Formats: sequence, structure tokens, C-alpha cells
Amino acid sequence: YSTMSANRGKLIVFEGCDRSGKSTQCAKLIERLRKEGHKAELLKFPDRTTSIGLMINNYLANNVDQRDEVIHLLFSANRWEGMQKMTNLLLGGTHLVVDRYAYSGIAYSAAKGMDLQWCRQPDIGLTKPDKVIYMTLNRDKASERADFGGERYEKKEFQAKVEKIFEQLQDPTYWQVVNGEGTIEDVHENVFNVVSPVVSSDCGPLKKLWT
Ligand code: FDM
Ligand code: MG
Repeated sequence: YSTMSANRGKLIVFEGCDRSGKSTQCAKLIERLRKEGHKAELLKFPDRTTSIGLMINNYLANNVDQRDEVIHLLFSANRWEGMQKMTNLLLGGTHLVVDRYAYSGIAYSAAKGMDLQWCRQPDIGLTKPDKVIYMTLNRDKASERADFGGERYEKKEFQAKVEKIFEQLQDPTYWQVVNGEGTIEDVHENVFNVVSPVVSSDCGPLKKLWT
């Protein structure tokens, strides 16, 4: 078991508000890790390709409404249904770069006024990231980058609430804040400086949230 964990892939999660540059940086990081000879896969939550993901997509597109509790549990279930694949890849030595995870689940739901401790429960036991890169961007700069689309949650006032919750969730033992301002290349260098020591170290066996 220890041999397996010594060579396991690392779970790197990107979090942050909309337009902070997560998706761009995830793609850059994957490219860089592969160029340096690592096995690396990109994952994204919500994963809209599953049947639960399709329900989430319909909710985000405002095609259907759901009770806050229901959509919260669907987002969590969408992570749980990906857990076997993730575990297999990690134990097989593939690094995973994940665009959003359980922290988005809590931040967006709690920003609606839901109880934070209630929101945390369904994700207890998911694989714990080895590093969370929390991307920040001044909200005025974020709205300059591109217009928000029509999806639910893509509103400036709501994003401000989400940001507040993310700040409460930050855990300095495995989170690193990366400022999303600057060129894509400059931000990527900052990201890589954080990730590089993580992929080359022995992080021990996989751990679980929130223990
Ligand atoms: N979101 C994302 C949630 O509300 N809960 C979650 O658990 C996750 C993973 O879904 F507004 C929100 C965050 C965002 C929306 O995300 C869709 P993408 O990254 O724009 O696809
Ligand atoms: Mg979006």
C-alpha cells in the first residue's frame, strides 16, 4: 500500500469565482505537466456529461428550478459518481487537475443563505485534494474580462457573497491563493511554482474530506 501511495498521482483542485481564470490555468497546467513527462488528466465539476450532470446543466441554464437542498445534493452526487474513476487514476500514478470541487459546492449554496455546516455534510469522505489553488481576481477586473453569460449565479452581487464564503473555507495547510491578475503566462508560472513541489513530493496515502 505504501509503495502504491508513494507513486500515486496528486489531486490538484482549482477554486474561485467565475471569470477568475481557473479553466485557462487548468489547461495550461495540464499542458505543462505533460510536457514535463507526467501523466495528467483534466476533470471539471460539475461534470455535465452524466445524467445527474444534465439535471445540473438544466438548472444552471434556468430551464428548470430545484429546491436549494436538491440542487446542492445533485452537485455533491455528481462528485461522488466521479470518485471511482478519480481514485483509479490517482492510484495509477496520474495527476488530476480539477476545475472546481466541493468548495464551490459549499460556497455557492451557502451564498444563497443555506447553513454552511449542512452544506458540508454530503461531501464528507470525498478524496481530499493535495493542493487547492484559490484564484482571486478583483471583481471589476473580472467583469472586464468578458460579459457574464446567462447562467444562474453569474451576477456580480452574488459572486461577492460567494467570495466571502470561499474566504471562510480557506485552509492554509493545503490552500494556496494565486492572484489571477497579469498575463496568462505570468499567472501560470505562479501556479506552476505552487504545483511543482506537490507533484514531486510523497504526499502519503489518499486522504478524505473533511478529516
Ligand atoms: N457550482 C459548481 C455550484 O453551485 N455547486 C457546485 O458544487 C459546483 C461544482 O455551478 F456557477 C456552480 C458554480 C458555477 C456553476 O460552474 C457552473 P462552471 O465552472 O461555470 O461550469
Ligand atoms: Mg460558468
